[in-house]
Amino acid sequence: SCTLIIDNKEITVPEGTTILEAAKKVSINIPTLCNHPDQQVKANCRICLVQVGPDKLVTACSTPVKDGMNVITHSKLVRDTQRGVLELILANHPQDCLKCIRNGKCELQKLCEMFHISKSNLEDEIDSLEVDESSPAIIRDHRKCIKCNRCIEVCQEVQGVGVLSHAHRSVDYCITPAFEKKLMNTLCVFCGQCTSVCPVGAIYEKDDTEKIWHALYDENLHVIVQIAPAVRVSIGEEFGFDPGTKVTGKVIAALRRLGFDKVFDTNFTADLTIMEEGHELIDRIKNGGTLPMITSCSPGWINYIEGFYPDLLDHISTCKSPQQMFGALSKTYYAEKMNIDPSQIFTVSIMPCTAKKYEAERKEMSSYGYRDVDAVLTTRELARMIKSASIDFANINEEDFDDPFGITTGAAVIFGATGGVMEAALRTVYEVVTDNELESLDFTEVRGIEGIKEAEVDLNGTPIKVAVAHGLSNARKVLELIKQGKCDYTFIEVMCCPGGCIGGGGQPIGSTTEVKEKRIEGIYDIDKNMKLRKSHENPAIRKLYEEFLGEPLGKISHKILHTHYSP
Ligand code: HC1
Repeated sequence: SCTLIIDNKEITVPEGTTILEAAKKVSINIPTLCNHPDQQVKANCRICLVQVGPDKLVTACSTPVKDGMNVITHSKLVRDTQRGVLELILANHPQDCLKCIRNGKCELQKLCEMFHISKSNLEDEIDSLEVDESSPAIIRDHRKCIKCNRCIEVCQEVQGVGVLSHAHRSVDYCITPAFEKKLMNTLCVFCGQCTSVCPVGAIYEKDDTEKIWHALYDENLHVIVQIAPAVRVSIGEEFGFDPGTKVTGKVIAALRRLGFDKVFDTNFTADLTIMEEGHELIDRIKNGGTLPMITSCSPGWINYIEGFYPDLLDHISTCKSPQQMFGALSKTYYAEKMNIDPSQIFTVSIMPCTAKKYEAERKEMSSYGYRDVDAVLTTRELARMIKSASIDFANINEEDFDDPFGITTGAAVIFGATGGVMEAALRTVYEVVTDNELESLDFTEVRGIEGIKEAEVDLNGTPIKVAVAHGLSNARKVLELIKQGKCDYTFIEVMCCPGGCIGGGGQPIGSTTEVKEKRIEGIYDIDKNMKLRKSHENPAIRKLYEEFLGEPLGKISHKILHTHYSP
């Protein structure tokens, strides 16, 4: 261990601890911009410069402590230097905070406030790079980039996609896709993890809120909305609640206040997905279909396998995602039931995910000529709409979902956490195949934050091995096993984002591992307290089959609930 002094406080910490970490232990916060709790140390921004001894300056995030070190985090030298570095960053950053999507949540803005910098005194050197608006999911505003490299790390290391990287040197140094291509012309999967770690407004979700206001004010439209499983345990963070707090009833009430005609639950079609996907698995096992079968509900994951492993697309379940199944039902079953022309129904999704915006626009995603889903808002965008309508979210009384897509099960809500789709499927597949009731519904082996998880289940004397992967670099490992013929799994769940949808790229800013774990806890807590916990026991799903679909994998299901992705 090492004993050192930080601002006159003596502290003993293990060898290898950085000055930044040691300072935190004695409640001294050193300002940083590129440092992120879930990422490697970078020392790129140079804001965290502190004084060691009489006049030496070092970066606190990358300098390990030494025995007898004397660190000063507050002195004229430190403050002037940190201020100077900040002014240099600001000199190359558009100062249009009021128009910026990250206004109020920008780490650079917070530092400027801390240092009382309202405008850079240096010459404005902002280049006139074009904003990349080519994708339906993610916008890149290069001018705002502070070159912290967080987006590169998440894109390359966590997701293994590697679309974002470095180019040029010196004053021309920038972060960009290779050959400065637009995102839409790269293999970007639109997971939005880059938008989640960006400290400023340089890369962000495409804002579709205006589209929604338009639809809500259009008297000729019947505007309905679905809420994804993961949103209910995260959106509260935007209004002062702790991560993981269940605010489902408040979101429903807020959506009604915004003017949506009906408020439904994506969990309903998560239950439906289990019915269809569970039967598809049973069918593939019985009839020699392609195995392992892999889940298809995470659109960033679909983009990834299409881009990087197109030869393995047959392994993907043909089920559309719950978001798209909901959309398909909204323009068919629901339209018929309500006697509304499908062309007058405008279907909105609230998703934790930026890739869902892209999924909704895919050419495959329509039913009888109508788009399944007309617009997708991320959790962050919905929070902005609620704020801009002056809705007192914290104090609003809870309300319930509307019928016929309001009754759901615990199996559906756990879709929002890594391992949840697998667990939900096993609850149903086991009971359908064996005709026995499960003694315990909790498949704990597939829960938790570990990158790849495995379990084995005995289906009437046939043991099957299953796996769960989240984060695309973990998914890649599983795909490599399949490619090399070394995979003995029958069924695999893949979720694009680390942690599953609760860690989606459209979730409130600040999705650290600690926050994600709290959201996951919230999800399993909802499941535990639900009366119904198995999809095949959902009475509203049974009614849907009786009234409209017939049976799982039936003719109508094939027409509107299933699809095919081709290379
Ligand atoms: Fe998800 Fe899904 S769980 S993909 O993570 O299968 O986004 O929440 O809505 O569609 O249900 C996202 C979440 C979501 C779908 C479901």
